[in-house]
Amino acid sequence: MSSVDAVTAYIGLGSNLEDPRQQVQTALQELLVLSSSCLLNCSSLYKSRPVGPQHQPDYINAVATILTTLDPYQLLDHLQALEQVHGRVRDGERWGPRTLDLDLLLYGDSMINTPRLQIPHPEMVNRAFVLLPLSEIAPMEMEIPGKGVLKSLLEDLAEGGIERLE
Ligand code: ROI
Repeated sequence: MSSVDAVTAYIGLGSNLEDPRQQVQTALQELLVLSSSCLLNCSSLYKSRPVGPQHQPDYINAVATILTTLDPYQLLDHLQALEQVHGRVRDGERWGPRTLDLDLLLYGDSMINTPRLQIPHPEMVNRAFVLLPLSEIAPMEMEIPGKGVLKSLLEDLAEGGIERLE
């Protein structure tokens, strides 16, 4: 029998529709029971101004760490299925509002660049709503493959528009 080594993966959660705080909290409960995985940690919740089109509500964001034996595409399938459970409508509006977004940010130290999946998530290093919650639960010295060290990426980030919730 073959065995697969467990990999640490980071998942970004975001919502700005239909009680966003509850959407994110429920999604964290669902990650607790994700198959072949174990939820290791999750950040505080953050309230953030929308990046992209401004004519939409503020977002609630968080980042979670899991240990998983799913391969990255299986993991993506599960995350997309959870988005569907939360009534996510992909209506083609780029950067529009959403009930739940689950972004696979990092998968071990893998770099993946296929049409369906890019890891590290290409935009993550530009987004305070990803890097701030990530910095709560990941080592500051963590290398984001191909992008740099978390600590210096955070230093380069424009401030503002984000608030940690109690
Ligand atoms: N803006 C914020 N603040 N948080 C998000 O999760 C988020 N997600 C997105 C876009 C539309 C880019 N903007 C966001 O997908």
